Amino acid sequence: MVQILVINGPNLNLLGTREPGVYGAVTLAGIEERLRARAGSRAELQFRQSNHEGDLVGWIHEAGRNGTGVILNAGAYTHTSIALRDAISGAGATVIEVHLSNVHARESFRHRSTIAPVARGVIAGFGPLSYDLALEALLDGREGACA
Ligand code: CA2
Repeated sequence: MVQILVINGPNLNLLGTREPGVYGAVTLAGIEERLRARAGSRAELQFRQSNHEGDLVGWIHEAGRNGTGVILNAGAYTHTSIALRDAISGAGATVIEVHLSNVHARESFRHRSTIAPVARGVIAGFGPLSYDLALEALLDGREGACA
C-alpha cells in the first residue's frame, strides 16, 4: 500500500475558526476526512500538524527514510524556512507543496517559496481541493514529470 504523509504547519490548526474569507470554513479535520474518502484503499494516509518548524523537519526526514510521499502545507514557513528546504533535499523526500489560497494573488511576501525548488510540484489556490490534487499527483507517480 502506498504510504502518504500529510503535514500541515503553523496556524493551520486554526482553520475553520477565523479568516473564512481567505481560507473558507473548512477545518483541518474536514480536509482530512475528504482526503481519506478520496484515497479510499489506494493509499494509507497519516496526518500531522505542528506549529514548530523542528517537528516538520523531523517528519520530512522520517518520510525520506521510509520512502513516504509527502503532501506539505508548510504555512508561513513556506516563505521563510531554509531548514525545511534543506530537510527536503537532504532527506530525498518526494514532497508536493500545497496551499489553500492562491499565494501569488496575495501579499508579495507570500510569492516566494523556499521549498518550491526542491518540491516535486506546487498546487495553490484550490482550497481543500489542493490537497486532493496533490494526492492524485503522488498516486500518479513520476511518469509525467516536467522540468
Ligand atoms: O494558503 C495556504 O494554505 C497558506 O499556506 C496558509 C498560511 C499562509 O501563511 C501561507 O502564506 C498560505 C497561513 C495558515 C494560517 O491559517 C489560518 C487559518 C485560520 C485563521 C488564521 C490562520
